[in-house]
Amino acid sequence: LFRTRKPVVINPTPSYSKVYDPTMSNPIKEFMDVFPVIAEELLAHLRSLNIPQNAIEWFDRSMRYNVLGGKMNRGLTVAETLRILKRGEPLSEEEIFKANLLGWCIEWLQAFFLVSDDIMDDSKTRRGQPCWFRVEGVGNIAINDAFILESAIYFFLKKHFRKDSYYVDLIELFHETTYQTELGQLLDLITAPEDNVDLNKFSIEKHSFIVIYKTAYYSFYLPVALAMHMAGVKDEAAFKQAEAILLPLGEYFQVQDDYLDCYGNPETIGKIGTDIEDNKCSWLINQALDIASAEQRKILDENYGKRNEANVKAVKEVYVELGIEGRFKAYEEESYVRINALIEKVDHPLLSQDVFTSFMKRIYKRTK
Ligand code: DMA
Ligand code: MG
Ligand code: MG
Ligand code: MG
Repeated sequence: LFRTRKPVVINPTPSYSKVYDPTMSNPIKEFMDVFPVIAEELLAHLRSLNIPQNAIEWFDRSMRYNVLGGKMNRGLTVAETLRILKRGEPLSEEEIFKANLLGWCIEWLQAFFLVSDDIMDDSKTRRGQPCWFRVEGVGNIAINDAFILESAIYFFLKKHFRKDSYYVDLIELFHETTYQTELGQLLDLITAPEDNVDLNKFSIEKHSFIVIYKTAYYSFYLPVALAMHMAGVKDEAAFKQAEAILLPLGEYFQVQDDYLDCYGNPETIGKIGTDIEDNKCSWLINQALDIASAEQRKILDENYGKRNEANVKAVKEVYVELGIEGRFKAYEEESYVRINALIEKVDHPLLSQDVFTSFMKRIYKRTK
């Protein structure tokens, strides 16, 4: 796997150049420009430890494979939110760099979650390439690679925020958000035991807990709360008001993810759905259970959570009979109206409704 030995320098690799387009808009370019700088900081630190070259190369490869190639929505949101919170006052170069660095910290956190999530969900592909643990020669080493991806966050925070008054707030926020995500993953996993399919364990309330914890906190609350810390917001009420919008938004986003798992185009979403095989407490199965007849329920009981194409097909046929896609479309419309009404009530002087409407614009009716 590592036959061709290149020196460890930050040359654009295929995965970097794939996402790096010289014609991209300023905020995206500013964000992308930070990656090679901080990747080199990590590598320089490793070199200073005299860690053998092959470990440095492994680390570099894992970082590029797992951090790059996503939509980068979470990462881009920090600087975008900071700009809105500063009411159009131009950001200094240092502020732009630091906000984007925090954005990359979320992308590293996400990489840590995705590498482990794909092992736990036994997934095949991610961002259009094989899941990291499926790459030849990686396997269980991916578990430790995930831990290393997480540790990089605290390396960056210490290096760049150690002297800032809100350093501890950032550390706490990353730790708490990680914990919340892990609790969500825990419930996601134990509600979906592979050896014991029992659809009675599912409920829409459980689904709601799972998705708010496993997705909404780190994907929606975290980027905004980070920008608020940078903007000097201290009032707890402002954080609470932001959270009250961002958790419902994140819940809606994960329902879309559940929908796309079954109905999305794998080419577009970059991954192959596994929720039915994995016995997941997905939004779709909860809707189906809600309205299934006794016969349809029997088909679901007999076919859900099995790693077999015919079983998956039988479940999907019941979804069609029940019009689950249509129910999702209705949910999507309802969420749009409901969450926009929440946004209209945002009145904290340190917040702005634009923070939330820009999120909504980005995710409403998303196909990837
Ligand atoms: C996503 O859950 C949650 C985390 C923390 C990665 P998921 O398994 O539905 O995500 P995906 O569909 O991307 O595998
Ligand atoms: Mg998964
Ligand atoms: Mg999962
Ligand atoms: Mg999913």
